Amino acid sequence: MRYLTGCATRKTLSILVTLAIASVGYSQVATYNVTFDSHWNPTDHPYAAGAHFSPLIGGLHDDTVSFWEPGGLATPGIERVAETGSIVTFRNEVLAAGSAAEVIFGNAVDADNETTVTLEVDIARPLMTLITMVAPSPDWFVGTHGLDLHSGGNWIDSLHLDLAVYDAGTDSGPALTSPNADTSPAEPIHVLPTLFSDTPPIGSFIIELVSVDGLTGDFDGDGDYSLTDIDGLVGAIASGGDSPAFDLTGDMLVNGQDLTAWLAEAGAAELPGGGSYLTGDANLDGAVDVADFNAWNEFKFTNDGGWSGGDFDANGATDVGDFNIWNENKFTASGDVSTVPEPSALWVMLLPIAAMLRRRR
Ligand SMILES: [Ca+2]
Ligand SMILES: [Ca+2]
Ligand SMILES: [Ca+2]
Ligand SMILES: [Ca+2]
Repeated sequence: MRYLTGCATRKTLSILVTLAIASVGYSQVATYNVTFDSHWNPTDHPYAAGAHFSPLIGGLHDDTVSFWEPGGLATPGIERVAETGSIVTFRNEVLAAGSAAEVIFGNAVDADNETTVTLEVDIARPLMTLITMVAPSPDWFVGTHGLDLHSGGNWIDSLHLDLAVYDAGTDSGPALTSPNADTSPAEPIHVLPTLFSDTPPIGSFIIELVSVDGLTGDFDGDGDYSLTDIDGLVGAIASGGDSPAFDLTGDMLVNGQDLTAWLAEAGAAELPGGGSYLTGDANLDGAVDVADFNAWNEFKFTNDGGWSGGDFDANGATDVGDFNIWNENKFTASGDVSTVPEPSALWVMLLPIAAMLRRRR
């Protein structure tokens, strides 16, 4: 947006703003249940009377901001949470990030108990930073920093994260109930090397995707319906997990109906006349032809090839069933793409395949 100089007219500004919105293309909001599960108990861990975790505090944010990380110095907000459990300063640090972050809160938790917070996660701010003080302690805390809930282009379906105990580097007390002993200068944030390092985890986050509002087949949010998107969907169907991250039809199932919906939605967005992509179109060019056969042929009798590897029925394998789908639609095109000629050379390639398929039956 460096063209937005003082000489831009109102009209050019308006056009640029429109383009900026169009390039995002959509908005998605994922609902997550995030449970903080404390395992802290006097049998497995160092323990003190009144052991608990302070109220959860953090932010959902984009990658232009970071609120803490191992090896970095604690901000005043992190120091306050880690030493006293007070969330106010850290909340203000998240607020100061403006549109790059939004504040999230959760309840305090008694040792060996749990609390759940429901988060509405905008795809524009998919990173979760969420911490809580190990209390009492000098300056110890657990939590996440910049955990990407839309990792690898898809909403994470579920995650169990055991949490290490971090030392904020701002107090030198060696034990849970040590008196204040300010560390000066402060040390970088680091995993506490003693006490909890050899114990079972003191706590965990259990992260579950509940639903996605505004879900489109552009799962990775890059503005295109591409092989990355459909390969993700085919993998999800094959896995049988019914992840809300891929449920385009909204029926709580992830199956062939979602694949059909994807082909129609993607064709409407990408093909000149808006017709659905055909099954068998491994490379999504609008036609089912030799190139698609070659994709099937390259991955035949393997698993996890995805749509781009010829798994057209999304059963997790590239096999005879997929060949038959290709064969059914071969040399046809989506209505708006011109008819595909049958190359005579293909039949030379197909004869041995046909013989092989007969043998495998
Ligand atoms: Ca995409
Ligand atoms: Ca569905
Ligand atoms: Ca094709
Ligand atoms: Ca298959």
